[in-house]
Parts: sequence; structure tokens; C-alpha cells
Amino acid sequence: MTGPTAQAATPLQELVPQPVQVQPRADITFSLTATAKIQLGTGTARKPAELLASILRPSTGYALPITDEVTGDGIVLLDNADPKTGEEGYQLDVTPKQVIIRANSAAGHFNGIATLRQLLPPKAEAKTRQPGPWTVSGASILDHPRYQHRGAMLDVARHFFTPDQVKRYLDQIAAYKINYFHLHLSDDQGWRLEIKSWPDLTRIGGSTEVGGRKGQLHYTQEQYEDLVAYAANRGITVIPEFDMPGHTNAALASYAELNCDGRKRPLYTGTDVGFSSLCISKDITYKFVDDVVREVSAITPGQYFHIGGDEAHSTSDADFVKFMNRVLPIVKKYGKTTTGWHEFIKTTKDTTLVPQFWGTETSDANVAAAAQRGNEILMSPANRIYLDMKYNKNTKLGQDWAGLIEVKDSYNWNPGAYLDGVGEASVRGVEAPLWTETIRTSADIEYMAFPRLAVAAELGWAAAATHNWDRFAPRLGAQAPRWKVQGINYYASSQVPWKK
Ligand code: IFG
Repeated sequence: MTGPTAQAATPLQELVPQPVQVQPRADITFSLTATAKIQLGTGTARKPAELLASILRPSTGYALPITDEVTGDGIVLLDNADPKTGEEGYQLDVTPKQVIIRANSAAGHFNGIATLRQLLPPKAEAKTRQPGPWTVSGASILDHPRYQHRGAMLDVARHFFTPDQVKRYLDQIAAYKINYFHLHLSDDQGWRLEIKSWPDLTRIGGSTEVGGRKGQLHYTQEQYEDLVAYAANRGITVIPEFDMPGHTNAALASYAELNCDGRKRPLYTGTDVGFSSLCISKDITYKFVDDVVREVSAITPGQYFHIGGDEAHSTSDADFVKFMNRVLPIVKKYGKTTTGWHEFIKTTKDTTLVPQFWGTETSDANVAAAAQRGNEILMSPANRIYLDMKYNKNTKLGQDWAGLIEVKDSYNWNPGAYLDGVGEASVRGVEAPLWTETIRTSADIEYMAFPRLAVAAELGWAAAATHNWDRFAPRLGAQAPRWKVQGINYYASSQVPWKK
């Protein structure tokens, strides 16, 4: 091939993330018709089928009934996929009358559906009825992810985002096979989730944000449960984060007794970090943590609980160790596995815990030692994949303390060979954090997240051997028509050949 831009690429050549095996079938074309049905060969495919229907019914105008019998035209979701597809993979086969997605789990069906969406015309993503035809070119795909954890983080503490704004972002990341959504729910500027045993955390701590806006800037537990279900219906597991012992001014402003001096802190609406700490010596601190972890674990089906642990500059090293030694058992007591910013990992030998690396260096002795012991590392290097970093010096939104990250910079690293002493087998996956000191609206989220979130999704899913900017860039550029249909306010980097 003389290069993807030399001839009109087909949808099969424009998939993000890149599947493992793609076999075109030029002699076959499938057309979705008004009488098509979504057919379930297995009960685990019902939620994925409902997601697919919710996307295709508005744009095609077709009824697309979901049936339990596998007969006739349409989209068929079966199990008994090739074992090579593993936990989250799938097979997708296009025949003249059917598109067949085989998977051995709901996750696999969600991922197969994400690929099918990209094989259909971009207007399939529209919320209003579009003219057909709805064709899918012949193909046989077998696919599975490089890493089990492809994540996105949204900081709803610096600036609060409504449930609908969070759902919009969940819709957008699900299209790229992202399977974890990390919600940063507390910080110096805000406590965003109701804790029934400590009501002032939201009444006071959830009443403002960076810049001083006032309001009920928090989720009830019912709203949180609704977000968790919304994510699960897209194959995404929520990881709640309550940052501690630092980044806790909102809690310290809500309850005097959480402060060592017994005095409430003022609410904080600036953007400094590192000035707050829970009171390590007080027993009430651990009652507080126990209540938070108990209440939130009870409404969090996912396995992971994120305890933060970053930038505890107002906590002595000895106190930090003391704190973690009392808090890690609390998370375990409530049946959850601790994940946290990588600083906490020096305080424990527990190899089931997941440090999230966010440094700007390519070596960290404590993280390498943990990997050596058997911990899996979640990779979020700030100077590669922090979505709040400016693209270039002209980017109005975002920060630049970790450097400027143009699209190519966010792509040009190998998670499996990035950190000294952390090889492929020690990497759990890739997560793209979006901190919101400077981010206020969905349009702001989208400007910083697209296209670099799609880059993170590629790094988390595609085989290492496919890593090649010149081949990836046209595939990334081919996402633009889809983003336009969805009204996604993406950054049209000059580094990417954007498809019209
Ligand atoms: N570092 C802080 C965040 C946020 C970020 C902004 C981490 C783990 C800088 N901690 O990143 O709270 O302020 O880029």
C-alpha cells in the first residue's frame, strides 16, 4: 500500500483502537435494514444489545427489536468465541445478512459493539434520524486488549460536573473501549458525594468550588448509584477516589474535629496543592475514613477503591506511613482493593494493591520495587497522558507544569517499557486523568480529552507491535466525522490528517 492517505481508506483501516486481526472480505457487504433484529444467543449480551439499540434506533429510525431467538437478518450476539479472545475480546464476522459478534463475556460484546459502531457510517452516531444506507463492508475480526485496564479520570472536585455532564463523557469514552472510569470525588476545594454519617461533608464541603461558585455542588448517593449503573451499561466500571491524607481541606472545613487543633478550616476556592492534611494522631480520623469507605463501598460494585495519597506535603513521612498502615486494612475490610497515586505503595508490601504512576520521570525506586514484588502498575505519566496539560503554549485551557503535550507526544511512549523496572507483565494498563482546575464545561472537557483520550485508548488496547505514528494518525483523523456528528468539541491538532 502506498500509504493510507494515498487512497480512500475503508472503515476497516480506520479503527481506533487497532484490532489484533482484521481480514477484509471485499466480496461481502452487509446492510442493516428496517426489519433487522438484534438477536441474543446468550443472556450476557442483553446489556450490550440494549446499548447498541440505544445508539442505532435514533439514527436509523429502525425498530431493531432485541430477540432471544437467532434467526433472520440483523446483528447477532453469540458466546463460544475463540478462547484467544480471552476475558474482554471478541470476534466480529460480517455476512450478507448478519453481523455476528462472538464473545465469552459482556465485556467482549461491549467491545465488539464499539468496533461495529466504527464500521457503520459516522451518521450512525446521530441522535436524529438520518438517511441510509447503513452498510458494513465485509470483514472477519478477532480482537483482544493488550492491557486489562484502559481508564479515564475526571476530577469533579475542583469544578463540579452534573450527572448529565458526567454521562456525556461516559458515552464518549465508551466508544473507545475504555473500561474504567475514575471519579476524583474529594479534594481541597470540594467534597462531591453525600456521606450519610457525615452530612456536612457535602452541606459545607460540597457548597463551592475553584473560583467560588456556590451551590449544591455534589451528588446524592442515589445520583452516584445512577452514574455507576450508567457506566456499567456501557461496560465501564467506576473507581471512586477520596484523596487522603492530603487534598482534604473540604473535609477539614466541614468538621472541626477532623483538624488537629479542633478548628474548622475556611473553605478553599484557589488552586494550590499540598497544604492540607487529616489529623494523623486522632482516632476520629480513622472513624471518618471507615465511615466513608463503608458507605461508598456499599454502593460501588467495582473492585477498586482509590485513596489518593498524593502530595501529602503537610503530613510527615512517618505520619504518612502511620496513616496508610491504619487505612489500607479499612479498605480491605470492606472487600475492596486499594488503588492510589503511586506515593502510597512505599508503605505496604501487599502485592494486590495498584499504584497509579503519575510522575514525570521514567524511574521511581518504590514503584520499581513494587513491580519487582508483583504489584501491577497503572500508568498515568503526567508529561504523557495528563489531559489537563496544554497542547501548546497557545492552548487557553489547562496547565503546563508537566510540560506541553501535543497529540503526538501523548502517543509516543510505550507503557510496557516506560518506567525502569516496570516491564510489560507489570503494567495493569493506561489511564488518562483530566484535572479540572481550569476546566468548567463539557466543551472544555472535550477540547482537552479529544483526541488524546482516544490516544490513551489505543495505547491501552492495541498490540505493542502496531505502535507507529504514521499509521495511527490517519486512523485518529478518521474519528473526526464521528466527533462532529456527536458535537464533540475536539482540538483539531495540525499534527493529525483530519478526515472531512
Ligand atoms: N497534581 C495533583 C492534582 C492536580 C494536578 C493538575 C496529582 C496526582 C497536579 N495530583 O496529579 O490534584 O492538581 O495537573
